Amino acid sequence: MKTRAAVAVGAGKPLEIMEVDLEGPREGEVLVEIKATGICHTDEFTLSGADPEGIFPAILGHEGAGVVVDVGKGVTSLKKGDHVIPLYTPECRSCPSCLSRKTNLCTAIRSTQGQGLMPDGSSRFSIGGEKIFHYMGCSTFSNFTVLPEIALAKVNPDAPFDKICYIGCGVTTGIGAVINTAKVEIGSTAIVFGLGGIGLNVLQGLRLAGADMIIGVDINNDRKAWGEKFGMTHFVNPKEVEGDIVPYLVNMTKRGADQIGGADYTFDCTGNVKVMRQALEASHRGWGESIVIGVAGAGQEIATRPFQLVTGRTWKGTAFGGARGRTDVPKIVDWYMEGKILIDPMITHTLKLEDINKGFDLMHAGESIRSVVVY
Ligand code: NAD
Ligand code: 022
Ligand code: ZN
Repeated sequence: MKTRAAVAVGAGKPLEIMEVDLEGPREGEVLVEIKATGICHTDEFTLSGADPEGIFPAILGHEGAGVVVDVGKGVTSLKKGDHVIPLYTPECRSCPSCLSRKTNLCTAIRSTQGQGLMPDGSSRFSIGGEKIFHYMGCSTFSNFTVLPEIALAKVNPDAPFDKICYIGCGVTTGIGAVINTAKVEIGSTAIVFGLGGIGLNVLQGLRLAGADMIIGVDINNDRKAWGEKFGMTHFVNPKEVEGDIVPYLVNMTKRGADQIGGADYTFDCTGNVKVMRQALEASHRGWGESIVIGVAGAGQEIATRPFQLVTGRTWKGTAFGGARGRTDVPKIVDWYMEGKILIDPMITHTLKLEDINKGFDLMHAGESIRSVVVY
């Protein structure tokens, strides 16, 4: 069949809207009509050419929602008409990682996914016989796309596509980092560095978890009002603090008779390795945990004095909020439908596919929290 898609033709070039050939689903695969997709940082990272693993030409996009149109042989968990969210972290429930119960990083299709291919080693996309690569196993910048059954979460059909697509990455990453990775307890203190599309979701995760003091840190003062909407209790702009931000934050979080400061949990949502160090060092002596969510540029390294760890701080990382997609994503959609979490205010821009490059410009300029393309 033919489908309309925004094609990444080369590094640093704008996406081009084209008619693309799409082959139907093979065994264990599902054809999905994408109804809406968010634009996220990794799409930009890959398109810019900064991603050393980026492959072109490709169809980017990994934050979508849509409807099952057709299923291949052997597909049992999905049928035509089901509403689904694509998963860049699949959940096969049978690989050693899934069975370990210790990680969400399913390995069933990992190597082919990284090469921009379906699990059988081929691509379903082409133009005039020339192969177009898949991206993060999703390629949601195409109106129709093919995914493995294990990379689709079946969700409530009443949920609006133009909002729940954000659960495909940003919402689940932020809320999941709090609930699955940090396992924040009621009454905790927390600091969130970077109040963008991820940090705001960490804030609402902390509110859901019952954290007491929720400090937001951002160099952009416009983000104060945003943070307050999602549960932030205090705001700090590092540019307006004299000297080092770490002692300032430690002082703010002093509690108890011994007056040792530092937050129980801190989160990096910037991708800046200097900020990652600040986040670790602003966590509490003896038990503080710092969660790295931000993805740093290729070749970047983090540093701290080992003493920071010896004195009981823990550095952790999280991918897709530690969520097991087929199990957890439908629950997050239900939380949205029940009003437990907010999504609508974070979707600051809605665009047509023809205007997708505008969405990248808005993200670049820091003008958007999330732009969503509606097909
Ligand atoms: P964003 O650009 O919307 O937000 C980043 C925020 O950080 C901005 O508000 C910016 O002003 C602020 N900031 C920049 N430098 C700062 C500094 N020195 N101190 C404090 N704040 C600073 O980005 P986003 O969409 O929220 O994504 C954040 C990061 O999370 C990115 O690196 C993204 O790739 C990553 N991410 C990771 C996962 C995962 O699974 N681990 C998933 C999605 C996104
Ligand atoms: C999503 N991300 C950033 C913004 N939006 C993002 C990027 C990378 C990862 C997670 C989220 C990530 C963390 C760890 C891994 N990835 C490796 C997983 C593994 O090896 O099992 C990651 C993922 C997918 C891809 C590349 C890296 C890919 O499909 N190309 C989950
Ligand atoms: Zn993303």
